[in-house]
Amino acid sequence: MTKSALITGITGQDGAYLAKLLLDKGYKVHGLVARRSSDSRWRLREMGVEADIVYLDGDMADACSVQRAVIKSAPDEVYNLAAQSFVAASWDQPVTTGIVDGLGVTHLLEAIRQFSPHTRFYQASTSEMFGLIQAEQQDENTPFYPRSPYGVAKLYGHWITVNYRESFNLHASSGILFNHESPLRGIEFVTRKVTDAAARIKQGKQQELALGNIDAKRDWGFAGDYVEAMWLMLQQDKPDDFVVATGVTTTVREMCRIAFDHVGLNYRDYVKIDPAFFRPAEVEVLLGNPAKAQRVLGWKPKTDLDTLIRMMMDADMKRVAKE
Ligand code: NAP
Ligand code: F7E
Repeated sequence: MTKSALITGITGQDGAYLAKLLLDKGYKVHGLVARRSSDSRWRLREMGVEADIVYLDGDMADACSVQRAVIKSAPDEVYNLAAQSFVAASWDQPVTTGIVDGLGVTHLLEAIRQFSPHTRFYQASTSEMFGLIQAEQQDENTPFYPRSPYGVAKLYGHWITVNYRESFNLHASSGILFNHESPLRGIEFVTRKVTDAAARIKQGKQQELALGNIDAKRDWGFAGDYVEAMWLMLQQDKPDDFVVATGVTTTVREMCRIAFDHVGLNYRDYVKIDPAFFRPAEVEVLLGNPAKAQRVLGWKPKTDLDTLIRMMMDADMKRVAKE
């Protein structure tokens, strides 16, 4: 029997990779899409899946539309990827971030509880919930200490997922994913900002790159690997929480070096520090321990940072050349 999946946030980076993964597995894929005045399906086109998806209008802030999407898609699996996901913007739009990333999760869980309780649910939780880290390497038992309105909203989303699992016996899992990137990453996130700028500088279309705290450290993986972990979580007999990470942490500075090196440039000649890109409260370092995901799901990352950055650089070099 063909399985039905509903993906919220299908037009985002992870949504595009996950849609492709599920379509390749034979799922009927539905996508909740918020009304936008300009085209938001470019990533689905890049993945070659735009025409294969059933689109359902809706917004995570609008409980009725979320409910309708659940009823219409009759999903075996729901992947809740929709979010205002840019940490820096969450200080400018704390209320929207709280509604979409926090309360929006309850809209979806309530719809599932009332109309489709057999549906398996995935919540896109985040390493930002660890924020001011309480352990050198973070796992499923590390206490949370979010440092941004985004982290706070996502922590609500995480706990309401745990709560609905425990209260109503829903098959609801929370994936605590560390940073994951790809050529489809939004341009405002630091890895894409750097690879795009390095490509432009190499091709004479930009002179310098302004960044904030380049001493921050992140555990970066490849989005294509991470969506497999999402799917695996919903194939388990029991719902649970899983950290998904590489177990390696790297500074933004080193990430810049790798990107610029790839096109034969020295990042020191082009990167300028601009206080405008520092955050009101920073998450200085994140380092995940994916041992449980490996043990229970049989998941491990396939792509190291060097390979990932090279993949992104190659894509940006080609794209910038065509502009
Ligand atoms: P992304 O590229 O920013 O995609 C976010 C998606 O959410 C987009 O499809 C966006 O639609 C949609 N969306 C935003 N507001 C919405 C609303 N009010 N109603 C319905 N849809 C809405 O994010 P991503 O990198 O793919 O991440 C996917 C999920 O994982 C997010 O929840 C993020 O917070 C979480 N996460 C990401 C990472 C990471 O490193 N990438 C790590 C941990 C957790 P538009 O395209 O129309 O704006
Ligand atoms: O910042 C520093 C910045 O914006 C990474 C989201 O997907 O991953 C992502 O959140 C680091 C931070 O990602 C610039 O201060 C320096 O320390 O790429 P980012 P993020 O904030 O880690 C988590 C897991 C999510 O859940 C989020 O949804 O880089 N940094 N200079 C900069 N960051 C940006 N964006 N721009 C700079 O100029």
